[in-house]
Amino acid sequence: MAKKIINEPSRTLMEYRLLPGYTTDETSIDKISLETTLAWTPEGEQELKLNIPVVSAAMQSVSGVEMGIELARLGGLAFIFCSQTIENEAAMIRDIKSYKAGFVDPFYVHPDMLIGDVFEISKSKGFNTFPVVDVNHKLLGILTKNDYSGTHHAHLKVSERMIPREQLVVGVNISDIKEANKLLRESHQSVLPIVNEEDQLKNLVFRKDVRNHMNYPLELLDDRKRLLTGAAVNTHDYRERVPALEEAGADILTVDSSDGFSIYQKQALEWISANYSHLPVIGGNIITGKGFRFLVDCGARAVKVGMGGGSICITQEQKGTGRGLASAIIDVVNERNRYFEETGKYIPVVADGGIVDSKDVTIALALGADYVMMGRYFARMEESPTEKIQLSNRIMKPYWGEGSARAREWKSARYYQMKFVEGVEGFVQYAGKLRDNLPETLSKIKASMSSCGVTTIREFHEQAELEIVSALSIREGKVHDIYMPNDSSDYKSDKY
Ligand code: RVP
Repeated sequence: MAKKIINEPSRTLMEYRLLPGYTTDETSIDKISLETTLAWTPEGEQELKLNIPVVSAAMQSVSGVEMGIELARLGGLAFIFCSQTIENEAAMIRDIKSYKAGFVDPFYVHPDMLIGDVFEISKSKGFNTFPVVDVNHKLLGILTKNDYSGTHHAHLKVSERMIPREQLVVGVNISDIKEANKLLRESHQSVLPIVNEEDQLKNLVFRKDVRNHMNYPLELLDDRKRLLTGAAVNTHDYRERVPALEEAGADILTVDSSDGFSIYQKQALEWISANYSHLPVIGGNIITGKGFRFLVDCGARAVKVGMGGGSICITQEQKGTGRGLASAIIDVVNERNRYFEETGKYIPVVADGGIVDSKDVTIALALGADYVMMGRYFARMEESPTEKIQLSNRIMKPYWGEGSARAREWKSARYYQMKFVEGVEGFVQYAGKLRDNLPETLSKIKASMSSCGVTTIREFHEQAELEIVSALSIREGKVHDIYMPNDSSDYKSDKY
């Protein structure tokens, strides 16, 4: 006889619906904040926050540099995958941390060069603004497209046509785009050179890039105005991987494991907490309150919940372990709340695996999750690291699990203890750029919160009222009994 048998079936997110609360002007969509806690941080340290409650999964087919940059610019965060060499993962983190929106690494020219030669460079590179520097990299002037003609001035030197340094508005040691914008606004220039105290050229800031940047009001930045990024670690090589990731600038780690209730996770979490206490780490995955306590006692500063629900995951089929995500969240959140009452430490709960669309995100948040991790959702985007392909009239992108044979190719088979795969490889329909998809998803979440009469995720946790629905009521909630001649209506689902 088993030690424990729960006879209630475990529940998935899709089995719940929200009952609306009282909506007022105070809870209109424009008043709603989706800000949430990314990880608990010990008192005195700055609390790590997300501006939107979504992070991308630490998977080869989901979270690379482009995703890391674009998702952080939109207010979320990507977890770079650890199924690659330590050097590669650290390089990806460095690329994200060194990205400065709007600050261009300039291609420069020297004053004695002929305009004719610069014109040739301009044609081959596709841009026509060139800062001019001396051999010590000091700024001497700038050459913009209005300052030269490729044919008429070809025989002249750059110094004869450039706008000289004395006539330029220049930013000294500026790294904040808003400050650069202030200077540009008051100047008549289309571009602002940035120099250091020695007047050596560092960057250029273009007006058009500043305007573009203003479209990202939720950008997630550290105190040095760099984008925030996360990195995954495994329970094998963390002693070498964590120092490299920390050095590269990772802001938060997550231990990547389908079953985090293990001595291996305990060893990894304790080692990271003891040696890198300033670097928060998410423990996981677990699906019970007991698992939550275990991870927090080992040093986890956030806990990831979910087993077997991922779209590419076959853990439940292969091993028979797992739980519906809603039941797992409820169990873990109850334990998190008890822990908070006892200790005053608020440990965020991350819902992970099988979150398909905005409605699922909303239900996960209502049940008490602080944010969600998604793989499939982000794999469909332009910014995921895979190539688009055409499959039977559809543009698709490949998507594979971290437990699939394909993901494991980077290491020898002996590295993985299991002799069977826990994930599969398939395709998802290409959805376009993240910027053109995520805002709609977020606005649906806000609309649900508005209907429930809440303006923050913490209020949502306290006030949401949910009900389990029958299979028939789910059917009733979908389009039914009408003829829709074509699919190109305004209605767009996040599903495919
Ligand atoms: P989904 O968003 O449903 O695509 O699920 C993504 C999640 O699935 C990941 O964050 C991870 O927890 C889990 N995963 C990743 N690989 C595998 C696997 O190969 N079984 N599972």
